[in-house]
Amino acid sequence: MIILTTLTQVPDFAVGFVRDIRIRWALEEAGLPYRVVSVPPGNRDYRAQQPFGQVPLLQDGSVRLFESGAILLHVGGKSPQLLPQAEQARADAVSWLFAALNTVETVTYRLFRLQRKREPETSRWHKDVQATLNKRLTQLEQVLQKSEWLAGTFSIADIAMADVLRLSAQFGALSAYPACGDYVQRATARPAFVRAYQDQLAHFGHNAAIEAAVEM
Ligand SMILES: N[C@@H](CCC(=O)N[C@@H](CS)C(=O)NCC(=O)O)C(=O)O
Repeated sequence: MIILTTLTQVPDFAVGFVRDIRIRWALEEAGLPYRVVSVPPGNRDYRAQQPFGQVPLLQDGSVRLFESGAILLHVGGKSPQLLPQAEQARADAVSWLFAALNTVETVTYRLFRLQRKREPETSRWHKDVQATLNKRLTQLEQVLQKSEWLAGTFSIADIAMADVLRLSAQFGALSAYPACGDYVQRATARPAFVRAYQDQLAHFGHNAAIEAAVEM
């Protein structure tokens, strides 16, 4: 049995964006049954399993993993649809998975945090982070104008990248990048994402139907 650990509660703004969604999404795509358990934020005992006290964490039989990228690779290893077998396509998927988490997510999160702290857009930090994100999105835009999915077919790389870009879309950073926006739309229209999203909302006690109506 696969057991996914998430938090018992998060602030309202984080609901729908907790990184367990990447794993729910991958498991739904792969058709692998799983159970979700949760841990209260700041629980000290949990650090024996996840040294930073973060989620997601995955227990798959006797194997335990943390870090969403590592868990995605593990799930990909169990599902040829999510991690291509051909050597170059597999290398592309792994490269893009790391790119999503290292090259893009680090920047989107810095900007997200500055915006949440209401750091003035004219501040040097804000301008610097915004410029770096624009550079990355411009580069990604060129790739996504030519490719439906990053490694040829839909893979764990797209789960990571689309989830990272979803946050940018949320704060309007994709409006000048239509190929990135379309990519997020087609990825999140997949039934597996919709199920994962609704399950996360339900887990945190939010109503998916109401949230969808509010977003429209
Ligand atoms: N790099 C980690 C980041 C994990 C992370 O930041 N998780 C958040 C929830 S989305 C968390 O557990 N926050 C609580 C904390 O940091 O104490 C991953 O991708 O798994």
